[in-house]
Amino acid sequence: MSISTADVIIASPGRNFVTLKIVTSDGVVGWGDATLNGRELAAASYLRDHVASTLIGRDEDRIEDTWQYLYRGAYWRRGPVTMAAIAAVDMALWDIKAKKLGIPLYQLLGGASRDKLRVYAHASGNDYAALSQAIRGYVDEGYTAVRIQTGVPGLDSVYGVSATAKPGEKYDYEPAHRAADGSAATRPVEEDWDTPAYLRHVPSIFEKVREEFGPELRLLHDGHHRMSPIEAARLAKSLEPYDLLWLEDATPGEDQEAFRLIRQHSTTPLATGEVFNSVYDYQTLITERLIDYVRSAPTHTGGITAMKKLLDFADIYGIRSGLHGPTDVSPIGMAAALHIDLAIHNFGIQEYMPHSDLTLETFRTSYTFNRGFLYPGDNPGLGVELDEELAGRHPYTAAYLPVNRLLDGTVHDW
Ligand code: EZ4
Ligand code: CO
Repeated sequence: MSISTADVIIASPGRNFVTLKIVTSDGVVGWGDATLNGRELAAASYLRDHVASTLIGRDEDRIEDTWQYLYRGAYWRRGPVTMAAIAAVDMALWDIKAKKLGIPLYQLLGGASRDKLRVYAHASGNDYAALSQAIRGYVDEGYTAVRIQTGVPGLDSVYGVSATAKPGEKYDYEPAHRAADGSAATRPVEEDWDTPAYLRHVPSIFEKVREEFGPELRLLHDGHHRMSPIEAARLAKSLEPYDLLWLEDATPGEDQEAFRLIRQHSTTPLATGEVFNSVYDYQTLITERLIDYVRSAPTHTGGITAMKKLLDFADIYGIRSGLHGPTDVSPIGMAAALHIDLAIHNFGIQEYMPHSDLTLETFRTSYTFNRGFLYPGDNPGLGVELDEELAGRHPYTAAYLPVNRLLDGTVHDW
């Protein structure tokens, strides 16, 4: 048998998603996710204009060979656009293989290593009262782990902090911004930032959270790449009394050596990798044990084939998974993460931001959530099917992540 068609579907049911549909000569359909938040059309073009025609007639069972063909054969290696495109093909082929065998994907990856997947939720608030209410909502829903993001006095809006969401409400906490009238954005909005104010404020918030919620709730925090190495070391050290599960993306992602400095100063566990796209982005971090959790999503890291190898590599060094699970990864990409999570030995925790109702009507998932844990489900393949007709009714609308500036106007990392 062979691949007959490979089509790219760009749609915006709630937010933008890029989906690859591969159909085999005997009619088996495989789905892949290539969504790159704010750069969706680049990944779609890579697939449509440079990859799709090379797939036609290829043996769909040759997943590793196809991965190597697209990676080594392109000459230009790595990069988020290339790796998101490869990821979509790879997911679709694993989906097809598992569907042909009539088994859920995790069975092909070695079978289940656990019964359920612990997830963490996103709680945020501009002030402690709002944050506390958000955390309480998640605790009442059965969550055992919560990411804490707080507003900072003196700053109007902080990325990752919802001004409006109520606990338990389905909401894109970190939406890519459209224009105010709902039409396509022509450029990102800009937010302000002040690292000293942030460093002064965050530990006091964690102190209050521990006081109110006790020692058992797992707490996480995301620094969104905004600190210098020494600032990150200081924050990691000042958060030690509050026993974080991890401090995420403390420094800009491309500087692996920065983590040596943070590590010298603190025992707060560290996580990074959501903007990485290759195992080579982790080489120093893993071999020198500079991090504790791998944060990539299969969608941005070359798919299931590459993610499984990356996590096996991390396992040798005692490093665990904490895969990226934002709403800007489609339910197909999320399902890929869950099947890997269930199968690997070194699972840590899974990020979970529930997709909007419209997204979930369009992508019909079989994974389920119950009291703080996700279950990939036992449908054959990845277990997600796209309703193409419904997707077609929600066309792509340009939307961007914000740009971050210091109070004096300097463009800043995030
Ligand atoms: O900002 O997915 O840990 N999760 C995150 C996410 C990212 C978005 C970027 O596209 O930081 O919310
Ligand atoms: Co993050």
